[in-house]
Amino acid sequence: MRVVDSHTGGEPTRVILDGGPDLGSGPLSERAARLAADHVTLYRSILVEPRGQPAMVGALLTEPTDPSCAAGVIYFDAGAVIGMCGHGTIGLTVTLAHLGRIGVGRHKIETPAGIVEVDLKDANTVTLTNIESRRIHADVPLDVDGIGQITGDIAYGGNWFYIVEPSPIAVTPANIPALTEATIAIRRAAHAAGIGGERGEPIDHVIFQAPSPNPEAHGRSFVLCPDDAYDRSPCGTGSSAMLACLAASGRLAEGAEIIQESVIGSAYRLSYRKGQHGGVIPTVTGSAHVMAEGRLIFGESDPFKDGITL
Ligand code: PYC
Repeated sequence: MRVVDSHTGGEPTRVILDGGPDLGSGPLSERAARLAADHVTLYRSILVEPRGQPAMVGALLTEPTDPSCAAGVIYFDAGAVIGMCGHGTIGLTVTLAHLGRIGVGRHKIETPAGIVEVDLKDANTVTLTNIESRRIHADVPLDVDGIGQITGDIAYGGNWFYIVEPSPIAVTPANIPALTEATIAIRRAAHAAGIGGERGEPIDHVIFQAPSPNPEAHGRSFVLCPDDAYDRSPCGTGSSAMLACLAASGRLAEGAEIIQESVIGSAYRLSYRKGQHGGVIPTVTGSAHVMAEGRLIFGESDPFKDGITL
């Protein structure tokens, strides 16, 4: 399995160039469902230790159904196959350029959540135009073990988010263990209460949004991902969901640009235009760096061939 590793604002992406499972040639959402149902051990083993690293997201290249797209891709972390990934799309774009498969300029990428557009500005900088994102409920109360009652917005940005603002815990690196514990408890409570998307989609990510120490930034977020790791980047789909909330509550005008930071201080520039279905079309600008090219080996005699499971 040939792979290229990059990071976007510190968040790693492993692009799988070949050697992945046969998922058929149907819509990407069906191929993603097949990956999720039939290949859990394989996709997990690509990302977890000792072969991978915490927080790593996989980007499995696949033939797009739309020939105008430069690539098709299915994203997953060690906990789940996900609909879209913003940092992953920025990393994938820089990786495709590194491989000489695309050049500076605009390209379309097909994902299970829909077709997104990327504008590669230089070897490292990408503006992603995401799928239409929307807030579906504001101020949804939730009783959480160990925390009590909190309220948050439910929004979609290619994945499903429960967004708590202001964060009940300061969003600082020193608080990462406490932030992780609290957001896991919130996701568990959301699942138990049946809170999620319009068609019952479960909340897969939780965001705590707080002010930033940087006066030029709009805010700083802690984002919990399905694998219980936190996003080292400001999370592209989470930023999209956040933009939908800011637009819906009249807190950010169409076209205005803000800087959103992650808990480790890496940043995206964000703005939106109005979508056709009442939501927003987010743009997310960030940068990624290729770190490694390699070939993964799954030796039959390797006792940790499928990764470490505790
Ligand atoms: O950037 O959208 C994102 C993302 C999702 C999970 C990790 N990063």
